[in-house]
Amino acid sequence: MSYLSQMDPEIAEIIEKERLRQTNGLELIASENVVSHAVLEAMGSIMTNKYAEGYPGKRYYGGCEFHDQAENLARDRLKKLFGAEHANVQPHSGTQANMAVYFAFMKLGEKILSMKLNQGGHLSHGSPVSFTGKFYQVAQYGVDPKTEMLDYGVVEQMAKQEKPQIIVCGASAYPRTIDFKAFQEIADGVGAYCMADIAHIAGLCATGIHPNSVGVVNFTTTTTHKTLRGPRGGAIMCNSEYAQAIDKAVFPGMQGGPLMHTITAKAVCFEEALKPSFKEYNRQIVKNAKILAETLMNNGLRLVSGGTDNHLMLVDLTDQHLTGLEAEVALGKAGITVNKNTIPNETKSPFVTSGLRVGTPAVTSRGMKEAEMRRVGNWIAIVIKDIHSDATIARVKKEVTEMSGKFPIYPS
Ligand code: DSN
Repeated sequence: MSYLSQMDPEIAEIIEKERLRQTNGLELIASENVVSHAVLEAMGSIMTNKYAEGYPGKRYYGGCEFHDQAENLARDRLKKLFGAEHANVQPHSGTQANMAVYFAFMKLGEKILSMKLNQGGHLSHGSPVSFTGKFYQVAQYGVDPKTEMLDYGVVEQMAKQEKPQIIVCGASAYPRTIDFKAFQEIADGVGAYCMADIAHIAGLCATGIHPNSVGVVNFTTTTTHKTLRGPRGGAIMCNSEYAQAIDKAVFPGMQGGPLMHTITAKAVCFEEALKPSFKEYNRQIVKNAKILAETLMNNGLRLVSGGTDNHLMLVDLTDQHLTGLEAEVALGKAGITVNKNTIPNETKSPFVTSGLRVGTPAVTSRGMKEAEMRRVGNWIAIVIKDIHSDATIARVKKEVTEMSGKFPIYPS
């Protein structure tokens, strides 16, 4: 930090304040995590200084020999991690990974069948405000109104009616197991491709804690910074038969120079994820989520679908006569960071919402286990039930800060 604080004290101070926020609070946003020192070091390295348009061995710039080595390692490690025949590690984000698949295998105006955004899907799966809703026709499935889980019979029926070019599965706010095989079978039945966006559950898929989509569906896209615990970025995996089309869609189809410092850090993340301790870590994420869910329900809070199979849960605040926005703000004051989230059959806008999304990857990275999750669940319930009391919020914040201090983000 010393160069930065001398050169730009204003930014150095902002970073220090953010470090303290992350250190003293509890990060329960389901899509966030805490990267290792090694990933941070690779991200902040001189690998950022280079242009490397193209792919290893076929670049449009000289001097790429070491960048080739880093990208080859990233690709090989990702393939090994998921058992993939082909990997592209250049997408800047999950949305870019999805975009590359659409660009490679759909003509403009063709149809996507995907999950509704307000029932767990993602903007890049066909929302009218994203390029997907503007470039393509979109048909969307939701969850069953009673179970609040996917109903594969309904998806199949819609696939037969809508005749999509690509069926998208995978979600940003779905707490249950996804049957990728069922989705591919539905796609095969109507002559469609199947794309699984496993951004949220990638770590669980890589370690077998959730069924893996790679080798099951035609294309798997992911981000690298959620349960995978790597740098912010995206990746695509597929069988060799699709490799050329995917690579061409990413570059030159959609992106220019790859972010080589990020690709280098992805390689580090994938190496970390190949270690046995990463499986243990992902197992603990799910154990922590189950205990947190149980604690919230024991405190009288309703969870969408009645629980969780993965790293996240959705709290329905309707019975509490609160909005997601109100709960997010109050919990934020108590040092607990969550995000307001739509729930199935949402009646409020995405800026207000009736729900909260809560996830355990980041707190698990800090070493928190079941006992801490019980405390966190009780604190969330206390704040929600006494949301207008500044004294309650201050008391919870004190306890949150005390416990957070025992689990430093970067102990050394
Ligand atoms: N913004 C991510 C999430 O929070 O799930 C998805 O892109």
